[in-house]
Amino acid sequence: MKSAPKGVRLHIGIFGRRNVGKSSLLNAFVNQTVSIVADYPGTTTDPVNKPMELLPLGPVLFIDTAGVDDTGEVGKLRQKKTKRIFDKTDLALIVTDCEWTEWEEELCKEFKKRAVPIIAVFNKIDVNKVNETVVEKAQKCVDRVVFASALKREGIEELKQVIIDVAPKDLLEHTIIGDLVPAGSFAILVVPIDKEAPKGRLILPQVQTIRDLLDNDAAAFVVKERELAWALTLFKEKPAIVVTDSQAFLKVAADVPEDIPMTSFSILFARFKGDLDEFVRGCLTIENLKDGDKVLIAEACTHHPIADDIGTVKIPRWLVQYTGKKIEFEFARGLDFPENLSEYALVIHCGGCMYNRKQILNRIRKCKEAGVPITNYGLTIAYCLGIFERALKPFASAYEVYMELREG
Ligand SMILES: Nc1nc2c(ncn2[C@@H]2O[C@H](COP(=O)(O)OP(=O)(O)OP(=O)(O)O)[C@@H](O)[C@H]2O)c(=O)[nH]1
Ligand code: SF4
Ligand SMILES: [Mg+2]
Repeated sequence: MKSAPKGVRLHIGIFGRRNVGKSSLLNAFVNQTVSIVADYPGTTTDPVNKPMELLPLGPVLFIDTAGVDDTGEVGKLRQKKTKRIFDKTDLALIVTDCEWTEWEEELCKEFKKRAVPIIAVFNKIDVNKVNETVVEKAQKCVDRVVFASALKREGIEELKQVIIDVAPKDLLEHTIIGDLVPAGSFAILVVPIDKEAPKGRLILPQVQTIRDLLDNDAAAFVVKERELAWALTLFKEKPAIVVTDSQAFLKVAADVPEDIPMTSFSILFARFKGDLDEFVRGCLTIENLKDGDKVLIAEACTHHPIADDIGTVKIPRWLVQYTGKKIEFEFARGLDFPENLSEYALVIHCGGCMYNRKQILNRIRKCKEAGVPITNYGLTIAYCLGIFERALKPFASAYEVYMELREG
């Protein structure tokens, strides 16, 4: 069976000081040598990913990281790589060789900030005696404590059960479109096949939306924008919703009768991957943009298979046309999200199809902490093109947020 995309896997990060047995624990868990083990500290230098099916949870991704207690220049580099994993972690394992030090406490703080459940794993119990006071100290900071010996493969089954118990369930139960299309009905998906579409395939958000419809016992009818008007005449029943690529928003809005709900893939994914209510609040601040304001356009990966110029050309153009202001645009791509967020009047984020939900939520949190509104591509496009209200209407809670803000 083809594996699930990384973005929908529960990300389980393995953290701790060097040499405590993080890599050994991963190997014992998956019963394979996926990460190199050695008896000197600093063996793991780059994060090591291992996807697996963890039933009944479903697809998970283990990430073994470099120890965080490293000093010196190389150590700092390793720490930086490990810290990047914090933002994508849905569940944290903090491994220790029977001590509970300032390093473990610091790690706990990072995960608490991100609302991530923590399991402390006291490893090497075959050689180390665990002190009760130390365990009590750990218990104060974490959700659960497990005792293990990666070497002797002890405590691994218990760890598995504890992971299943504390894993955040909302992530795995999250639906893309299932709640908007009742079982037995159908959605029409509009997928432009222009020069920007990748050759020979559909892109991830489209494929995932189709799969989600099937998972929810509904159907998908997929057309290019030119065939949409014809498609709407084919069925006795109306589609539950029409979903379009943002590129064809205006044409689709014109072709779809007002009584049929309509939105974009990008807005569906703003809800699936992020926080649609927050993105709506952010989007409405477009009204406040002034001459000289800086807007950050952030893309989650360095390649953009959908349309290279959506972020760099089209969104800036639409935004300037809509506001009539002289806006300064800056661009961030990939894992580097700027530290100086408070300099921006608004952050506009891509759909984040390559990211997991936690990563996008952490970016939203960072913006909130810096007091900067954040929104996403799909909402911005709909707003600038004057079809925001219509495209948002299918999403009851976000629509309510919009109505309240508009009236207030
Ligand atoms: N006795 C005993 N030794 C263990 C156990 N788990 C790991 N070790 C040993 O501890 C040493 C370090 O193990 P690693 O798995 O490389 O530790 P790590 O935390 O990944 O280390 P870094 O990658 O350097 O951060 C190796 O010599 C392992 O064989 C265990 O449960 N018991
Ligand atoms: S992660 Fe963002 S930039 Fe990368 S392909 Fe998906 S939407 Fe585009
Ligand atoms: Mg290691």
